[in-house]
Amino acid sequence: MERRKILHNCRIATMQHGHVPYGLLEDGAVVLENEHITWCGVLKDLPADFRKAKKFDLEGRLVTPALIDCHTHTVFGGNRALEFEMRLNGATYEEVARAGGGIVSTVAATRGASEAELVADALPRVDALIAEGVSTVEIKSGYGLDCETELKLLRAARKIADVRDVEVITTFLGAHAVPLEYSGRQDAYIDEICLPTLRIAVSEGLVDSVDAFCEGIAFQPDQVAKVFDVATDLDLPIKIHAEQLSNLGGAKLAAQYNALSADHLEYLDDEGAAAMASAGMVAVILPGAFYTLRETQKPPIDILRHHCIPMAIATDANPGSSPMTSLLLAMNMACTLFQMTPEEAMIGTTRNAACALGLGERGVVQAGYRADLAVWDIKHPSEFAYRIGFNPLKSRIIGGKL
Ligand code: DI6
Ligand code: FE
Repeated sequence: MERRKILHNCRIATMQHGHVPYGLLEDGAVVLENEHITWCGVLKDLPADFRKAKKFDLEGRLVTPALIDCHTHTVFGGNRALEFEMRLNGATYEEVARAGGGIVSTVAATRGASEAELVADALPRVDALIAEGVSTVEIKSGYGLDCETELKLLRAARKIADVRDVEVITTFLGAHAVPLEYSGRQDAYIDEICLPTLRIAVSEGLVDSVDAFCEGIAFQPDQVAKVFDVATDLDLPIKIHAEQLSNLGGAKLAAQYNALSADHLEYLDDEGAAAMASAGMVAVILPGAFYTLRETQKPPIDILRHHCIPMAIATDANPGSSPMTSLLLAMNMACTLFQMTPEEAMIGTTRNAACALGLGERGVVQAGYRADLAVWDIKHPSEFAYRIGFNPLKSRIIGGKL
């Protein structure tokens, strides 16, 4: 029985490396076999022994790799709309914090929610991403800040992949903030809660990578290094929230551990970029937080380009600094706010996003890669970053399933 399927009558933004922008193919065809791509190219070059496969006419639409959101905090309890309103009514961060706002308010709501409630609350956010052609979502812990709740968050993230046609990559972010009960005692929190919880989470198969927030309001490099030492002992890939509000040398620290990525990077300097380049790291650009916090310091895109550091773009979906679940809008923001090009934005949510998660076989339309594709009602891939609040998705093809 013929197992192969051919998608034809389409343009394909393959996102393959090369001189052709977007790796764009006119009058292209993709041959799918089970969960993988068997062939991709211009229809007229289709090998003879594929010609018997069942054909699917895409009526001139555009095919891309399915999108990948490589940095989200999508699972959490409650929301921070009231805090947003307080701030816009003139309250300062301090007044918001004194009123119990900020990360600690999300921590309280998350600790009070069941795993099922966390899943139910997260699903509409994940569905918003799926509706825009996303096939793979990275989901961090970090709103529990105690053992029981961090494990609950990671189990909820795993559960999402059971109830939705999406791949979830989980990241342990116990070093996100210090809970109230450890206020002013960062080292004790790292030693007594964060590291033991990481080990338990790994023993339950809940952790695909490890992250830490290296920032004055969170953890210092030496405290982050303790987390990364254990992650390295556990043979887990590393990511870091670095240089978001200041430069503590987080990207350089992560480079010493050959991290997959450093994320935010508004305050990255040339030394940090050089370290990232030598470690082969990806720079994950998060315009949603910059926009929501009304920051002014932009990430140094030109320095990243100079060092040929691959750039990914993600939503950073979280209840406080980036309550955004649109990867297409993140692409538009990365271009309009940070002057990335539309092609960089497209590469940033496909090929480079896959690299930021250490995922091979994803993010490119190419033989041997997973058949995670998106079909769009648009003519040219520059439209993805150009439009604001417009979703041209026609359909997703996940694991070769039409
Ligand atoms: N950087 C951020 O901007 C968020 N976390 C982080 O590491 C803030 C998360 C929140 O405000 O809930
Ligand atoms: Fe984040």
